[in-house]
Amino acid sequence: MSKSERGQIVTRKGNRLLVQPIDGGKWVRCAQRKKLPALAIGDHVGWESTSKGEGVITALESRDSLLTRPDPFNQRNKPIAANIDQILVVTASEPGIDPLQVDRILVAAAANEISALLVINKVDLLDDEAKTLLEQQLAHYQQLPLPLLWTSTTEAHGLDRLREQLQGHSSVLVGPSGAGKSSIIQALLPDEEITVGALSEGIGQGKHTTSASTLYALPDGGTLIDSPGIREFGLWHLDEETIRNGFMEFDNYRGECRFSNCRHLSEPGCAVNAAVESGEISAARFENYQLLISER
Ligand SMILES: Nc1nc2c(ncn2[C@@H]2O[C@H](COP(=O)(O)OP(=O)(O)OP(=O)(O)O)[C@@H](O)[C@H]2O)c(=O)[nH]1
Ligand SMILES: [Mg+2]
Ligand SMILES: [Zn+2]
Repeated sequence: MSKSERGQIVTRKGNRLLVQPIDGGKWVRCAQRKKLPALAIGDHVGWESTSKGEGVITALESRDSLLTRPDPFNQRNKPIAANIDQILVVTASEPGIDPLQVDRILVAAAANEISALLVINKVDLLDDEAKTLLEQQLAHYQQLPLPLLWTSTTEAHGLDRLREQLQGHSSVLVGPSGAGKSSIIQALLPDEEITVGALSEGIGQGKHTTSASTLYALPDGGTLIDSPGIREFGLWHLDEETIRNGFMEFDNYRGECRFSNCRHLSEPGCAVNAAVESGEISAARFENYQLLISER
């Protein structure tokens, strides 16, 4: 019988998982034992080699975190990535920034106790006027304890700060198709061969270039997972309290509402409502909060 080794799942190919052996060396194509639960990119596993240089995953090590989102087709949770401590929400003026989708991802991050960063890519496409306008639209994110980075992969802008934020962390890039997630990874890892979408095709048409999440090791330590573009990030698997906790600016008003179980919707004496009225809490964020609660 072959000896069990340790490794990390880096990507999926057909019905096989590719495992990076912990001692280094090439990725190994692995099947998985049936008794194991659904495995995710980033999972640490035990595996054994089988014939023809392939392997079988025999054990799943305990996870530090698991980011999931509900699959609209079968009502089950789809794992996005395991053992990550940071989510980079990547958006760009092309194909467009959707604040509601950003807020959905921020709620999912908070629900999993994973920190989040906001990356606005393709700043090279913005003239001064457009950049100022976008800064105004995103001003309320600057008030949150949430790093906001402006990047361009074509002009190598903001990449040093991004590298600093990634170093030593296990991060995943999440965002709509065409925002430039794979391009960012390519810019950080020029030696890898990463497929990015062609400019002429797809953008705005919901075409996905990346079809399988893949984990990459960063030269200065840390890992980065590229994920396929998302169109809808459902949160109906989360309870109301969890959604509320995803709006971190509400924390400043904890205990100040008249009712201790205040839902911050339209209760009398609600401190959050008052803060929205006075402009201390962004009306746009509060609207998204109401929407996320109502769609449950
Ligand atoms: N102008 C400009 N274009 C960029 C930038 N970054 C990426 N692009 C272009 O945007 C398109 C989409 O880039 P991808 O990296 O494939 O986007 P993605 O987010 O990985 O998309 P999916 O894999 O479908 O989720 C490509 O044509 C890139 O060349 C940038 O900083 N500026
Ligand atoms: Mg991609
Ligand atoms: Zn309240």
